[in-house]
Amino acid sequence: MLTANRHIIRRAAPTAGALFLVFWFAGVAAAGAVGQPEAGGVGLPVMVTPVGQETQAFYNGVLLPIISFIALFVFALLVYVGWRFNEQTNPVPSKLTHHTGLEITWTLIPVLILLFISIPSFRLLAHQVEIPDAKVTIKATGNQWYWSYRYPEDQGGFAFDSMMKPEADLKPGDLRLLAVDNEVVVPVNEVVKVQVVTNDVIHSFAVPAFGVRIDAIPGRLNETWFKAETEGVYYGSCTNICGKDHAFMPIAVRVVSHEKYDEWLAEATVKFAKADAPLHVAADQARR
Ligand SMILES: [Cu+2]
Repeated sequence: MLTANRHIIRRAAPTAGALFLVFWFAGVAAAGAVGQPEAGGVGLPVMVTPVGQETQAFYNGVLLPIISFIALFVFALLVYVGWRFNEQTNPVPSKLTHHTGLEITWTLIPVLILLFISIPSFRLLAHQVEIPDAKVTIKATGNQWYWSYRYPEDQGGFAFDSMMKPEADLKPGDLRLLAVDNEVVVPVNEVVKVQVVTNDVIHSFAVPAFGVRIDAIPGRLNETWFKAETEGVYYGSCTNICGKDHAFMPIAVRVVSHEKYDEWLAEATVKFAKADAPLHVAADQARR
């Protein structure tokens, strides 16, 4: 039995190690479709904001190497112990129970690793939390089960609901489960502040390519920000299980040039004029 186990360990070790390396490289080299999930994709998506890029650098440059090294080290230790100290090769076990030097080492090394991680980690956290002066402030409201958005008075002061397109309405190029009827449109290379609230239960506003994820909590106003540096459409979704249609309340943010943004603002101001606003948005506006 023991011999059989040893055999399995010997055969499994290189396979698992190779798999690990494949995932590690895949994580570092993740690329492909920008702003949307990719079949077979591993690791973080392509990031288009400074905070997103810093998150990715932190993950690929600090966390992933440390995680990989620890996992491989522990795995190698397990294999070594199985090979060196099994019943046949080591019939008389050692009676050693304490080793002060070893205990100090295995306490101190993890503490030092955590201290080392904390420096870039807190720096990233500060960049996420400290919101620079914003050109546009958008209010995103989570509803069961869609998002609604309001633009500030200086940007037209309109509001609209953003619903997932049902499969029957999809046009060529529309992504199933991600395309929405009304996208959020923002200018490229500008700081956009997002205030995130909810009308009912807890939702979460998450756009992976921006490195943004923040919860929408009843009775609380949460804020986040992004500065998208590349034009395109970036998809996200609600990431808190919020009920039956949790999986069907996507977020679509279209990042466009300043000219196109101004054109869209002019159109949207007319299209989403207050009188035509959806019922609950109109009620919300009446309350203000
Ligand atoms: Cu939700």
